Amino acid sequence: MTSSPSTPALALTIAGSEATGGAGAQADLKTFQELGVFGIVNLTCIVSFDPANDWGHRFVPVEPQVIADQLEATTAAYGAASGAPQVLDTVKIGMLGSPATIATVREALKDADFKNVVLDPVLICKGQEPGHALDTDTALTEQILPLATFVTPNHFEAESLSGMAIGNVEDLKAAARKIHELSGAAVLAKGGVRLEGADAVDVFFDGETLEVLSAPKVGEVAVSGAGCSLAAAVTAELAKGATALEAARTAKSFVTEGIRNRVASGAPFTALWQGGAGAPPAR
Ligand code: PXL
Repeated sequence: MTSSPSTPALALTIAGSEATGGAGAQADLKTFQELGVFGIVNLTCIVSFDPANDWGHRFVPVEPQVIADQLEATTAAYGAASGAPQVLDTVKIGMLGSPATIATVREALKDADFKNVVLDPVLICKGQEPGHALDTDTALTEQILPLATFVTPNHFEAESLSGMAIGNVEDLKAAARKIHELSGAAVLAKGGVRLEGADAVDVFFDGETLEVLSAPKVGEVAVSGAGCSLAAAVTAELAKGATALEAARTAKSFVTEGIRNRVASGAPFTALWQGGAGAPPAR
């Protein structure tokens, strides 16, 4: 029996591996799949938390040429000139981690005609040497942020990008406006558990609509992979044709469910369940 190949929506994540499976490329891919999108990963680095060092990040970059090779392969298979019936027009950028990686990714993306470029601006990485981290943050802001159509800073990243202290929801709204001004992108600024109050509050602003997205907090501690999965869910929804605001709303409820159904571990953190509303089967 023959059947025609299917043509699902496609999404690429340019991201790092996080070995314990909660965050990074693993979170992105699981989220894409759950939301019905064919996921593609181009790997930028390998992060292994160090249990002997306060679970700090051990970080190994992928060689720039190998990153360029992955991008070349992906573009040849699914890019605008590939002849694929469903063209890859949506990319998420997660952890890049070094100025060399940022330069490589910028080079590949600047002439590619992606409709949706979702940037999760992973700024500092615990365990990285501070001078190096600063160079990376500057390069990310200067070279990648201008390419973004949607950006998802967490509390710390929103403070850093806007140059403002964020102590409450009004501050978060002002920061979202500022980051939109700087980038031209739709912004989903995450207060998460960082702001006081019973709810985890995020702010969406796209230059026209400002919307506060709120859900009851589940505990007071951040869950590993929440930020990655939020941005990945935005990416998946945009790939399927949602508007930026619709994508933000769906992503917020996806992450809220994933936090409710979070996965226990022997590490001092839990991991987001990317299986959506259905709780994972216990065993
Ligand atoms: O959550 C940010 C993040 C993104 N990407 C990788 C990570 C982390 C945090 O640990 O390891 C690869």
